[in-house]
Amino acid sequence: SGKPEQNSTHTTPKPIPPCPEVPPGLVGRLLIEFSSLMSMERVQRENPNVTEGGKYTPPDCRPKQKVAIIIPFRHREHHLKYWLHYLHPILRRQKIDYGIYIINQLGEDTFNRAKLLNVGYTEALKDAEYDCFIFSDVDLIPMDDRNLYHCYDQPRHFAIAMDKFGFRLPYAGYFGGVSGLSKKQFLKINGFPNEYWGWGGEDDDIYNRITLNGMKVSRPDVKIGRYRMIKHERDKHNEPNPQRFNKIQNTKNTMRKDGISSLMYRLVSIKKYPLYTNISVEIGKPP
Ligand code: UDH
Repeated sequence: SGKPEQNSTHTTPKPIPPCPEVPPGLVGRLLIEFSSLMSMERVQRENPNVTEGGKYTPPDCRPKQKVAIIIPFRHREHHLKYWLHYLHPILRRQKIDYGIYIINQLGEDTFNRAKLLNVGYTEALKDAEYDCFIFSDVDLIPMDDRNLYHCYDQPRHFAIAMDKFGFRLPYAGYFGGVSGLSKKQFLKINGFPNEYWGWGGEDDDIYNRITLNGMKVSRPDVKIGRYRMIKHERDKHNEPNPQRFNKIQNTKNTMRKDGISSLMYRLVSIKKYPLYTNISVEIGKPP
């Protein structure tokens, strides 16, 4: 006796509460620019709470969903640095429980965005029990952190007001850039098409899949769903696909056989970096 009791030995730690619907630390409209030099070392230094493979869990509340962020990728290292620089702090303020997956198409055959996104879905689920999948181009940065990166009652389109389209939706059925589906929503549409090689059409096919399966796209307010795109020239080996106009007329006939159910690829490597997981794959080439 004589020694005062240490308080901590007798108080059980407070249970962590569920995260609030509206995260309290958001700042709203953000200044996004791509002129300052960016290095991976700097981005790492500024995001010490992100764990290996680009994972983060809020320390002070329990999120409802676990979110995999999937980025289709080839030869865009410069864009990736900016994406990580801007998105990690935003996602942290949004209290998202997340992991970042870069799906890297190996070789120089024609690019296939939607197939890479199917690979991302599959590989992320092998890594952890995700409920929600957000598919983002590497060159798109949200200009407002109230655009919350989680899943909704209906498939979500996030990138509705890009600078390159004058901050407006380019057409009513646009579903490109950044979108998000719960596991259930994704499986309901048999995932994404694997047969769109080259640029264009795959996002319209996904939109068709959503409406044909009785769902409706959900979108943020146009003042909040603003995005900056990092300016770039057209990539090599991702020329506009001339078949895209015909193909999007046929979604109803193709979606049951072409999708996550028919996905084939060769996994070459999985590398966990401090701010993201890189998954390199061979996905073949157009027939
Ligand atoms: N992507 C790559 N590497 C490629 C092609 C595409 O990583 O070689 C990924 C990347 O995440 C990109 C996304 O796929 O953000 C979409 O491809 P994109 O950026 O080519 O599509 P977008 O519609 O641009 O944004 C089309 C070319 C615009 C040329 C304008 C010239 N002034």
